[in-house]
Amino acid sequence: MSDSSQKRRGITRRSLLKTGAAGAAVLALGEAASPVWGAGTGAIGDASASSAGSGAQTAFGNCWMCHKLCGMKVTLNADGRAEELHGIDGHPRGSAGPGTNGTLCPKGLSQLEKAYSPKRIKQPYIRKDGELQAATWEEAFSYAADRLQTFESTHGFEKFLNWEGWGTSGALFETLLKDFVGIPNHMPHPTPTCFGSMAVPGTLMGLGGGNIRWVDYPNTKYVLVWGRDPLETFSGQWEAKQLLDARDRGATIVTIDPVYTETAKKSDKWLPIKPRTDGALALAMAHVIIDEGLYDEEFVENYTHGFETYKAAVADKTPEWAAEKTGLDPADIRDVAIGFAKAAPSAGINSWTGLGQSPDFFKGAQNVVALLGLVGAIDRPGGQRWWKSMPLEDPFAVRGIELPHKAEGVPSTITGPGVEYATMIGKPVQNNVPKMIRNGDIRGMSVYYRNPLTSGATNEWLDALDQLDLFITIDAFWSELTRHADVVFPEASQLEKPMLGTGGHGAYPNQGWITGSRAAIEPQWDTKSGFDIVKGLADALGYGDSFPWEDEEAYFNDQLVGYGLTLEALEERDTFVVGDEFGYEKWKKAGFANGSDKFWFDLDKKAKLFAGLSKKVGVDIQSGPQWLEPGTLGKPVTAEHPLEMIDSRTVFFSHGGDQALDKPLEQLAESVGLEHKSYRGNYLFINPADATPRGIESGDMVAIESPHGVETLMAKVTEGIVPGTVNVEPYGFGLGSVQPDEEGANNMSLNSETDFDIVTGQVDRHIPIQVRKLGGDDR
Ligand SMILES: Nc1nc2c(c(=O)[nH]1)N[C@H]1C(S)=C(S)[C@@H](COP(=O)(O)OP(=O)(O)OC[C@H]3O[C@@H](n4cnc5c(=O)[nH]c(N)nc54)[C@H](O)[C@@H]3O)O[C@H]1N2
Ligand SMILES: Nc1nc2c(c(=O)[nH]1)N[C@H]1C(S)=C(S)[C@@H](COP(=O)(O)OP(=O)(O)OC[C@H]3O[C@@H](n4cnc5c(=O)[nH]c(N)nc54)[C@H](O)[C@@H]3O)O[C@H]1N2
Ligand code: SF4
Ligand SMILES: [Mo]
Repeated sequence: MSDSSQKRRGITRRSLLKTGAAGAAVLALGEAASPVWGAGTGAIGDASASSAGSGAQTAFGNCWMCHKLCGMKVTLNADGRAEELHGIDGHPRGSAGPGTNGTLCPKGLSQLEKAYSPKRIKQPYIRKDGELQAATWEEAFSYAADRLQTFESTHGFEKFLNWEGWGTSGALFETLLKDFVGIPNHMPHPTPTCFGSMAVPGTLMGLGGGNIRWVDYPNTKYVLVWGRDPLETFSGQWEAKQLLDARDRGATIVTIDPVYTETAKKSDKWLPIKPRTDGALALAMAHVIIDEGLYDEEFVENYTHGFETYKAAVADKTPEWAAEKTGLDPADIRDVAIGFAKAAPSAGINSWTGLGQSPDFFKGAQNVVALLGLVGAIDRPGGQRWWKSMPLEDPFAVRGIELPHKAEGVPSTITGPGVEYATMIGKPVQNNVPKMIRNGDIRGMSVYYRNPLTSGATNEWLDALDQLDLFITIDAFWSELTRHADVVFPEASQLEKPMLGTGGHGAYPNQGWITGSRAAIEPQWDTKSGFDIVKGLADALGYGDSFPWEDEEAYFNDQLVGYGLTLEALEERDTFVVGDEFGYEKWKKAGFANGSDKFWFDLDKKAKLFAGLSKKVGVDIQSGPQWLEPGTLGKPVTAEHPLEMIDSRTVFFSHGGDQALDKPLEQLAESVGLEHKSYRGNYLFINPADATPRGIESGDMVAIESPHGVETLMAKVTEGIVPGTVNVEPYGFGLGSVQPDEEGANNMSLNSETDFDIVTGQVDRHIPIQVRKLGGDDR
């Protein structure tokens, strides 16, 4: 680090220290009449009452453990070490809205351990004589630049692939690689790994891929939590809090999940559905709603396409028919259908990965999304919410810097119509990358804050990594991924760098927001922020003039110029501002998310897609809502592999990102009551009906086995999962993970590279398996 940047950081840190937040409160309240935004509530938490002793100071921050930006106050001791974290009242992500408490979840609190963890990658590494060796930043930047230049002359950049992840400077890294270096291939985030098989039909129908997630909670009367567990995943804590507030106000909450989740426990009703049969439930609900004349005739008549096809498709789909498929009670199906339709349009569906991670959901999701059109609950008070964020400036445009657009005209190897490795609709396929590497079509890769090894086809990935000519990572922990790299740039964590974000979905149901803060502490060890890494690499590649910002704070301040704000000014408003109200029924003016003025029940405008799909799989796949048995597009359960494996998350971990930390591992073990065992991995949740015949008890080690792979983990026997289904909770452990001893199971070793949705590219995470008790292990 140069002297001048040391000094700059010193000044930055000193200048952000405050002796309590009273000043911020006055300023925030004073600004409340601003015409552009409403300021923070100004309510002050207990940040000044800390155990950090005399000389304690308060700085600000935005949590990035699960990338939702909850605002926080950071108590620093006299030496500038972060000692305590507190939420911010009224924050759009960490509170339920104006005048309500701000808090941080357990993952958020583990930022303190992350910042100071000795398990982090502490300095840059480069590969010399076949070995990864510690290097200075200068050496690492110039080594990476040289290797990239050699790569271009040897292979050409059409054989290089960049992976987008959670990196706070991901967009800037992509700009460097795409526009300046000339790399055309980018694996996007989060599709095709997150919930592609829900997002794609949702978009084609007109709801919008992401809008199935968010309900207008403060105004809702009925919420179907369908394949989602917001009380566990929190998604910024506003949502969990607003959902519970809605219930306390008298709204009905119904959770539809094979697992008795945290959300199910707090719901009015739990429908313990057999996995992948949600499409049958949705069709039967539509049957009841149409039969009882409870649908929104005005909306259907004026704003939808394909109702007659839909009506015909559900004519024989009675609750009794669906009960057989789903394992549910027909009376429950009827009740929920009627309750949902009567509450509409103040009724919504909260869904995400549970209905989005298997090819079998492409149709199932269509049937579920259709319900929202049927009852007209789209972007209306209390219904499904269409959010809008507050736009930020492009710092390159602010500084008048022209991008050279070097990748334009270089054909992508991984995506686009007709590309061999892309899906039927031209989307990139994560599971196809090992094959691209084997075939020599991809020879180099960069990955920033992402780990494909825990997301699908683990074994194929491990083979493929050995075959790359150049592999660059920006990461924080050692794993089989980072150990395979030729260049490892260690990134500073969120407390150690400025943060800025804008968004819609949050505690303000009708307003977008911006939140940001300066660095609370210095980068620990010899790490750098993502911004400084991109800038250092740009310098080494000869593009330094186009990256003129002195530091990341200056770059963020350029993004804020349109609002006359800076990060410092945001901190004076407790890190956030909210925007003007954006109103309801935006489809009336702007049309639907499919680019038409109609919501489509029937996707017949994509008839060619369905004809192609039918031909490929040898089954008649229609364009309208339709029931397909599980296993038609994904894999069926069989006599050898009779249990359906799913996986999910816990509040202690964000994906596979923080399994190297000790406290969350401890908290997870305690939460399942198995902390007395020395095992610190993930757990297989299994019903007694499946466990007893196999001789399995809680705390036993078991093998999970698909036709493709075997992994071992500890069993937790519980009635809280439907028989025939087993849940790996949470995923992100084991082989290839960031947990140093790789304890637990990476259940994606059981996914083969061919197990994905050929329409959307989504990795299939509903895998038929067998479970066996392992002998002799008494951990
Ligand atoms: N089996 C299974 N797999 C899934 C899912 C599932 O439900 N089941 N869900 C999918 C979904 S929804 C998503 S969105 C994706 C997300 O998957 P990814 O984008 O891969 O996210 P993570 O697993 O959090 O990424 C972990 C990597 O980030 C690194 N990391 C941790 N902290 C930092 C940091 O501060 N800086 C940098 N640069 N790196 C850091 C870790 O060391 C690790 O290498 O996963 C998908 N994968
Ligand atoms: N703590 C934590 N929070 C996170 C994340 C994290 O890794 N950790 N990741 C973030 C990201 S990127 C995402 S995408 C979201 C995801 O957020 P969620 O979608 O809420 O994720 P899960 O908790 O895995 O919930 C999926 C639910 O679907 C259920 N399910 C599985 N199969 C089926 C099925 O066939 N039918 C039905 N009806 N249900 C099924 C599972 O049992 C599980 O309860 O979470 C975000 N928040
Ligand atoms: S929900 Fe938790 S982990 Fe996610 S940003 Fe907020 S405090 Fe951090
Ligand atoms: Mo995701």
